[in-house]
Amino acid sequence: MARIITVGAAQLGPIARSESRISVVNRLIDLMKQAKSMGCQLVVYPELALTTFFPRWYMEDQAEIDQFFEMAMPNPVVQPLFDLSAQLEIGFYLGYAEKVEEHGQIHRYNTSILVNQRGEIVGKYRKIHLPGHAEHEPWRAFQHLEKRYFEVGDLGFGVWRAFNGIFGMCICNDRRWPETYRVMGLQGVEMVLLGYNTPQHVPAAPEQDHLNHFHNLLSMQAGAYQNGTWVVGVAKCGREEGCDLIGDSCIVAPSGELIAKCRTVEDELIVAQCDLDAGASYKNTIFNFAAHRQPQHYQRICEQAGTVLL
Ligand code: CDT
Repeated sequence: MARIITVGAAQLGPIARSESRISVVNRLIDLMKQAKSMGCQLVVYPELALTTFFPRWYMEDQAEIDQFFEMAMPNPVVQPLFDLSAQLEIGFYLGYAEKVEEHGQIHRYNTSILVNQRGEIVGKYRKIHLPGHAEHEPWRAFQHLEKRYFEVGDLGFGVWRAFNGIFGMCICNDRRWPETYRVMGLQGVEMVLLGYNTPQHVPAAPEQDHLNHFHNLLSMQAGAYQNGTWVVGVAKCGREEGCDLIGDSCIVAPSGELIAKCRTVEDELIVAQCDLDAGASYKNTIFNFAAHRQPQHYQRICEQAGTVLL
């Protein structure tokens, strides 16, 4: 029997710094209800979906920074989303800033969770590729301080058996790195879920600004095709606190083809019926890893981060 999952990509328009968590959760709830009316079993929300994209500001006061973090998940403000998930039997992917105490130490991560159709967390991912910088760089039109506010994730690129398939997660900048998809591809991933906040303007390389939408799609379409997997990429977008974030949330098939794409930079739901067996054709032929990969020639990828010139 075909393994079809109906997936909704629930793009968010901007979240103002002054917007309350309750208001944001209500927007997520509206999108989940729309998803239900369109037959979805799974809805995918963006990265850091509960607040404005706070790494655009330099802050030193840890108490001020911590206002953007969740100390527990679920917590009372987000609980209604989990309750609705269980009631409507819709799972979800949600990105948020996680503050956690582990082994007596406080950690802060840029995190996503996978929630099943009973409203239970079944998977957690902590962002590994943290872009930007750690110190204030006042020459920028806006900051990108993920390296200041988050630690590198410590959970690797896992996959989970859920929704009658094999699901993986990553977050925003991770989508630009082929290693992200391949590590999941080597675990048989069938659908990669990811959220993003991508500024239209790249302060360090403004010559790339006009290619931003292209690079977004290029990365996800290549990752999908080269690993025979679906990719669902979901933006928070629009003009947020004076900073334009790209939209183009989309659902990409294992062929690399775009199946659905948002048209606005506002709250918008797109839906696709995805056959989880559609990747098999690629996994069994051109990207049959067992038959064709030559890992003995890939050692540098694990041993070296930066380029080493001859
Ligand atoms: N959120 C996030 O990871 N955004 C980055 C912006 C990179 S520019 C510093 C992205 O790759 O889209």
